[in-house]
Amino acid sequence: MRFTFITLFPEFIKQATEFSIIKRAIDSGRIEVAWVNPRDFTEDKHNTVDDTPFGGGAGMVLKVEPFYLAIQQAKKSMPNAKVIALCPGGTTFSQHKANELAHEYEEAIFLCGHYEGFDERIFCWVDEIISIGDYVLTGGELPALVVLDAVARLIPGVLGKLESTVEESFSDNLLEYAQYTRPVEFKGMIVPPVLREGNHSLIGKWRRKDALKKTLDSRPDLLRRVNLKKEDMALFHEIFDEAKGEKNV
Ligand code: 4GS
Repeated sequence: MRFTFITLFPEFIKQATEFSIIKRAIDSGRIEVAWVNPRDFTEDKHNTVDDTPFGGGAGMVLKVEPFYLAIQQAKKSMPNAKVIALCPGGTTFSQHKANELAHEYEEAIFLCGHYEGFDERIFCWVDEIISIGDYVLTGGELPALVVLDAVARLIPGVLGKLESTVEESFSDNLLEYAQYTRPVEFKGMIVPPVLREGNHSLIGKWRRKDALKKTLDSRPDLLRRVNLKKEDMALFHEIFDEAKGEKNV
């Protein structure tokens, strides 16, 4: 899959994609990352990309023309690209959206803002607005990189066999169960014996129960979307009984 970032800070994207799995995905040709700088599409001597807002108020607004021209430039080599703007006002990003982008598109253009935001007219050339969460950042580069990262790892061959086994987490709407590796004891804390005893049916039960417990603790909102199995009721009973036990100590 090919990704082009419209950004005033291409170095940010370049450096962030030079590590680990994303770097390997680029080197193997499974993904392609490019950038276009709207500043290269300005004509004035200071290469101005922002200006004060009509109507007054604090902050600066990104000028429509340099961003429009940068999108057109990116589209020359990616005519079918989906144009995605990263803004707090967009639809919240999710694993579901990552799957959709990875499986239904071959090309994506990420529009990264800065300062107060874009001139509204740029959205005529935007197909979709994505937010990575309800907080305000200084620029759209990190959100675009978050989307790239989540999408790239779903592309076949990007994760190795070992890495891909860790997939589960959001796909079944449960949080991941706890994992351990050597040593068995660290500062008095031991790895649960059941995980060391090799009974795979008991290990499976322990992991399912831990995933249910973690989801109940941290993300109870997810439970409505879990496909509960009939064995889960017994596990919930155990979880509640253990919680009661802990309170009485
Ligand atoms: C987000 C976000 C964001 C908003 C960019 C203020 C600079 C900034 N973008 N998800 N202007 N959250 N963007 O905070 O996507």
